[in-house]
Amino acid sequence: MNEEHEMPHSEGPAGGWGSLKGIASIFGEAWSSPAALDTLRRMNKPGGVMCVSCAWPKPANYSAFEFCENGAKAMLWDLTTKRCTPEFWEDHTVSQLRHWRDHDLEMTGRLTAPLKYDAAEDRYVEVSWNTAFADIGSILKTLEPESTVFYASGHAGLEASYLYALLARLYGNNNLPQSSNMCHETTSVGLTKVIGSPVGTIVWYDLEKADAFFFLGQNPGTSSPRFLDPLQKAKKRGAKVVTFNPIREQGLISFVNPRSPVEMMTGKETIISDHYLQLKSGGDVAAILGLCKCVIEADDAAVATGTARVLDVDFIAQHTTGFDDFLSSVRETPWSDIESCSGLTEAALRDAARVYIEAERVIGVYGMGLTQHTHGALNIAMLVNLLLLRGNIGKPGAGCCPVRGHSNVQGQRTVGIAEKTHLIPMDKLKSLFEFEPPTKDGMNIVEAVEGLFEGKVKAFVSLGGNLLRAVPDQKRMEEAWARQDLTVMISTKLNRSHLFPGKTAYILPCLSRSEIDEQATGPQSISTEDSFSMINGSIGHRDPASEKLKSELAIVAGIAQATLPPHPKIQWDAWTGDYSLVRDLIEATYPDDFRDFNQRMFEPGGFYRGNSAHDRVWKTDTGKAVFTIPGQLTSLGFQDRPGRYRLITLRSNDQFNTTIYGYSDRFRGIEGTRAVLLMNPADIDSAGLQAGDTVRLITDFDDGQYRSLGGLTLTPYDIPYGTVGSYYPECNVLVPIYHHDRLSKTPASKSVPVRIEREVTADSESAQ
Ligand SMILES: Nc1nc2c(c(=O)[nH]1)N[C@H]1C(S)=C(S)[C@@H](COP(=O)(O)OP(=O)(O)OC[C@H]3O[C@@H](n4cnc5c(=O)[nH]c(N)nc54)[C@H](O)[C@@H]3O)O[C@H]1N2
Ligand SMILES: Nc1nc2c(c(=O)[nH]1)N[C@H]1C(S)=C(S)[C@@H](COP(=O)(O)OP(=O)(O)OC[C@H]3O[C@@H](n4cnc5c(=O)[nH]c(N)nc54)[C@H](O)[C@@H]3O)O[C@H]1N2
Ligand SMILES: [Mo]
Repeated sequence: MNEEHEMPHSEGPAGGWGSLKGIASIFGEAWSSPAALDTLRRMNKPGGVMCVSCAWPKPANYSAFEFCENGAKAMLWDLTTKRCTPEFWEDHTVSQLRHWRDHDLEMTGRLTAPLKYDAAEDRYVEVSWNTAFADIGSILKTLEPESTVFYASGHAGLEASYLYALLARLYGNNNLPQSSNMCHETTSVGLTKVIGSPVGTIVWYDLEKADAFFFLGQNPGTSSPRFLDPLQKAKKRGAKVVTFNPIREQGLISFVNPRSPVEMMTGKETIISDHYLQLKSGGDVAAILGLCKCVIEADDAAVATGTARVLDVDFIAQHTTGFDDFLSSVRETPWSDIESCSGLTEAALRDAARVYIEAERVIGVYGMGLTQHTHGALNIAMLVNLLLLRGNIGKPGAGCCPVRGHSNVQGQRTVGIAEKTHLIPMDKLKSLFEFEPPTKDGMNIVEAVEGLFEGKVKAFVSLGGNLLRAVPDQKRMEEAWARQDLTVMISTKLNRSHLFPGKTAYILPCLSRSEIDEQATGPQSISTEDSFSMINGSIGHRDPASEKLKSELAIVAGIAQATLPPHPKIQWDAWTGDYSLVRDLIEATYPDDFRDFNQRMFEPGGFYRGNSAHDRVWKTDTGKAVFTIPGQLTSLGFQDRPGRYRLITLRSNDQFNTTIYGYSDRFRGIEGTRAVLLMNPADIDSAGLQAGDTVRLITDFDDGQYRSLGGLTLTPYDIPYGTVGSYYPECNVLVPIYHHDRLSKTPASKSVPVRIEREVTADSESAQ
């Protein structure tokens, strides 16, 4: 390897000065202006504004600054002084803008006025809100309800989300897919199957009590940096951390707390992971099975010597089902299969298992590294198997911790944005609003995209999000999207999904959460639910980016009024004027979860919605927690072939999903570009390639579709053999829509089968 193509290095621990520089590199001096600091100071505190980035909980005992680098970036991103006004379109056509990078589209600033696409001019032009609503309503009225989809990305608060779901059902469908369909749907379906709860079982207190944390496929340094603070505290009191991740992620290696002046001055870092196991992508079922095998062996030894049992036999007997079959399947699986399928050695797994066995209370943390696989739900069931062996669910300091993505992604599901009818209290809706709710299940995101391809879906309303970049099969999606009769995007900034307008297309600009939401009865607050099922109120305090912006709730109500006939029980104007009335409706629909909603929404740390599995009440078919048999490891999930690699689609530290803040993935030492392919140096050699080559990825499926992404610089990286990495959303052109988790249909974005070809550039041709 020559000098220029050494492996990239990270700048050191997560947090620290790097995190402050990270913010400054995007916002310059403006980030520490009095106005920006005022916003940051209010973040995630009672009576303040809840972060628009991830769904990590807000502690009741908050610090002076209860935000992280990425939360600050997301918040300040909304508060930019740049504006994408209607005049912008005088100089740009939609076709031209398709050549812009995602980053540059967002950098045009906040959208300021409702826009309609003018096909003759190939531009968006300003229209009045009334014209927009009336036109949208008149088209929706002519369409079959089944052919319209109401998508939500997890940004909007509980109040707007509740009304959005009501709008879809009054209109006549349950077509309410959500971003979690690409994310933690595996959790919603997989976790429910085994413990009867669609969400994580821990609360803040458990973080303070756990003896060990097992991290599988979740990257707190980038995706939920505020997690590093309680994790550091846990380490300081002696808790252990074991990580399973193909990539050595800086946040799981070491951390300097930016909230600690002493650490900042001395650079003293806390080592996070005691064991870091770089398994191959998709190898988690095998790895966890290895851990279970060690636990069972240790229990056998305890029985033989008459010492204390390692298994929690009372818990297993009282609370679980399927244990005997699971036990036989673990005993029958040879270590050779475990090693080859996980890419880890027996010795490394034994070391990790020792931590599990010695800990009284263990939290299993996971993210997209488990959920986005064809066997994603099985990954989660395996993690639950491991936790159940020692009763690590439903006791203090222990449990299952899926870390959610968008700030209100979990809450939107809670208040009715769901395509599956069995999740919705239809009887309550029926009596509250005196109508017949639709009884047929709606489309999830995969079905909606397939519906678009087949021409069955004719209109799409998007409450936030950037679907054209977020979903698989991006090229096909762009063609299909533009064939629709109507596309309506409720957005804060310009994004690629706006550039493939339907026959009639609107961009409806909304307030961001930190802005004052003034309605008939005064300024309004909204609420969100975090990863620990805590509900928090949020109040905006900044002047809106434009006086023409409307709140998400007001836009939903505007569309609804123009689309649906008047009905005495449906009071869009009153609800828009006073959001507390919507919270009363939420409470009436979900009385157990939202008791005294309006009174409790500003409690420090939020109020707890409750979770049955946390109390060891298992809402499964059998009334027990379920042990799951993994089946034959070698026939599971990804099938290797010569020349085929497992592609992980990655997030950088400088993006929030499809929003690209910049080109510095400093934790991974990749600067100035996102067009890279990370590959093991030995794999590069054996493929006959060289570091620095420009390569093309081609999806390795024989389905008659050619999916490829070129222009990637081959970058030697510490990543397991056979596994390669490149960035999401660019890689979505490579993911076939049918490549998803079998149970939940979550796209398998962490194990895409690809081949690699060298691209012959002018330089390399002349060199030969
Ligand atoms: N800064 C920032 N924060 C975000 C987001 C963002 O884009 N940027 N997105 C938000 C959203 S919507 C979500 S859902 C969350 C996502 O946050 P995470 O759940 O952390 O998701 P990823 O970063 O996509 O992947 C997590 C880790 O999985 C690892 N991994 C890949 N394949 C495997 C595997 O087979 N097994 C194991 N064990 N690990 C694997 C990857 O190396 C990576 O470190 O973050 C939220 N927060
Ligand atoms: N290959 C691959 N694909 C993936 C993933 C992956 O890891 N790999 N991750 C998946 C995951 S976990 C997710 S969650 C999805 C994300 O998919 P989406 O939720 O659809 O995408 P986002 O990038 O979060 O949406 C960004 C847009 O939302 C709008 N927006 C921002 N804030 C607000 C607001 O307050 N209100 C409104 N109305 N709009 C707002 C802005 O216009 C912005 O351009 O992508 C998925 N796709
Ligand atoms: Mo997500």
